[in-house]
Amino acid sequence: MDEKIRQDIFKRAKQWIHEAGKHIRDVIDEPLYIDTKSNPNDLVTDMDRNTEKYFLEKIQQTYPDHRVLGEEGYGDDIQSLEGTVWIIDPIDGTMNFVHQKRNFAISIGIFHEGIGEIGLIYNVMEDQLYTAIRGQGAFKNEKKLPQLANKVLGESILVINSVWACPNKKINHEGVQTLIKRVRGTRSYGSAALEFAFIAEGIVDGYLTLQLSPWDFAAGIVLIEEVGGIITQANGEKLNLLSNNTVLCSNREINDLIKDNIELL
Ligand code: 2AM
Ligand code: CA
Ligand code: CA
Ligand code: CA
Repeated sequence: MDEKIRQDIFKRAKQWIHEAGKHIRDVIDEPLYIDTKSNPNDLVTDMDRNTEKYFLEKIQQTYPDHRVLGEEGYGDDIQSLEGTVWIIDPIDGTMNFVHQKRNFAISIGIFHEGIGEIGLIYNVMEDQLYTAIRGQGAFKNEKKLPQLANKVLGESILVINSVWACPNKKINHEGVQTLIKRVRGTRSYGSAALEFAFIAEGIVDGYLTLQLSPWDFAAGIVLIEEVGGIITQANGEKLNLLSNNTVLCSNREINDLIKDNIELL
């Protein structure tokens, strides 16, 4: 991708994400229209939908040849990653948005011919924007994030939803329990995009989850790779941007250790 074009896209995406986030903060205490999707705990609000539409409108006006893959389905029917594709989660952590009015993010990953070029994750209520451009490092607001530390498993904090330690169809839950016993502690923030941003920032060290969609990890891929981290499926395979995936993310040492010693699948 041409560098001038990439910088132009980055600048605009940053401006739009700040604007969308400010709007959400401005109306955070107003009543919400809350709907459910696949089950009674799978929430969506008018804010999720309107925020996605806001980005779609801006992108279509400015870059009519770009395509959009968004969680709420207002974008394009994406079957390939040809050209430039914006992969957008307008509110990642909708349950947090509804219940807590914090701990949610806007996540945007921009891919060109299948390569992650730009990642932005905006912690809306904290006004903290994590950004990365491929080959140019990752930043929290304007501050450059260092490469991930060579932490060992026993001194690391693992992000995991406790549901994966219970018997389930997707994973060897006994392997997950082994992993949980070997780390220093566990956390779960409830926004996949923020979990990736926190790994990039170095405040947690690993994330294992069994079901994420492309909009949950598209920005995370760019951010994590720019701090030297590993982000793959739980079996070590490359993530597929066109389907749901299991995700394992950490520094290289922890990634190798988990893959060589713990049977997750
Ligand atoms: P969402 O809030 O955008 O729906 C919660 O643990 C994290 O998982 C959030 O990032 C949430 O995104 C995502 N999530 C919730 N339900 C999901 C589902 N059925 N499939 C994939 N990701 C989901
Ligand atoms: Ca959702
Ligand atoms: Ca999401
Ligand atoms: Ca969402």
